[in-house]
Amino acid sequence: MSSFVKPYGDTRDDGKVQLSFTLPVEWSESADEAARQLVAKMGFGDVAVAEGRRIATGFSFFVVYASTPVAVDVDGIAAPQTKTHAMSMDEIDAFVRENVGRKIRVAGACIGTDAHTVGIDAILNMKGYKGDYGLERYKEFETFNLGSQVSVEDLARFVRDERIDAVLASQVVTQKGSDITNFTALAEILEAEGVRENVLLIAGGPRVTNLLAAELGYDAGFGRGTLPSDVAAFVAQRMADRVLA
Ligand code: B12
Repeated sequence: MSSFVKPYGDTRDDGKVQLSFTLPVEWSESADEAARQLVAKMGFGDVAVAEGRRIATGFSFFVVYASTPVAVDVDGIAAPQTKTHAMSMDEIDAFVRENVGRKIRVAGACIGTDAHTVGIDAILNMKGYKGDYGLERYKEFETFNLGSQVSVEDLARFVRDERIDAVLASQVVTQKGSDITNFTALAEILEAEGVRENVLLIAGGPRVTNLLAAELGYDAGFGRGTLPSDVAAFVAQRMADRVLA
């Protein structure tokens, strides 16, 4: 069976996708037709405007169904995962006691101007996320949650002064590439402060992938749906590797 796949809606390989977008025009029949032609220009076939309506003065929103002619070879794609084998909180604590021999110091923050703290809180706060306790609950982690809108300079200073082992940087807003700018600035300032090689540097947020994090020089990246124990297991295992090295 071919490893090339296409999206499908009705019958296999029909290429059906749904697109949604806003155009800066007042809604009219012509606006619907403009949306249809725009999607056709993108290379899609069988274009149908399923919804087009005014959302504000001078702006219209569209939902368009269309077929793509292209496919992707899934066998030729590899994106390394950060998730190691699943461990419970008690197993991770026992692993740290045995293999690291001291508490692991973790600092987390929403960096730059980002104020979306729910994600980093889900990982760090005692109560955790989806029934999975946060790092504050672990006996073998000492956790510092610096909160929102933390400048990369302040975070780097904290990491240096408090002898942090693992830095958890969160970026939820990705507008105009602000996430990439801030993640890059953090990695650079930790390097400049001479502490980069002493810490595990971890990026997280709904648009973060492990692949992206590696490209930015991070040790790992965690995206949507991450559980605190995914992060705890990764940090514990990497810290144990460092003790052995
Ligand atoms: C709640 C919310 C807010 C709240 C935030 C409150 C708070 N204290 O966090 C408020 C109202 C303040 C807000 C403001 C804004 N918001 Co808002 N907000 C949201 C919303 C609805 C939910 C986000 C959320 O809480 N998700 C739940 C958590 C659990 O998921 P998560 O963040 O993905 O976290 C998980 C993983 O990603 C991962 N993770 C996250 N961080 C980290 C870090 C590490 C180290 C690790 C390991 C893992 C990890 O683990 C978590 C658990 O699995 C989203 C839309 C949506 N439905 O997602 C928009 C959204 C994120 N906001 C958006 C925007 C644009 C804004 C504003 C700019 C709006 C404005 N014009 O003012 C402001 C920005 C304020 C600022 N300075 O940052 C956009 C972002 C678009 C983009 N991609 O850039 C979104 C996507 C809405 C949209 N569709 O437009 N927002």
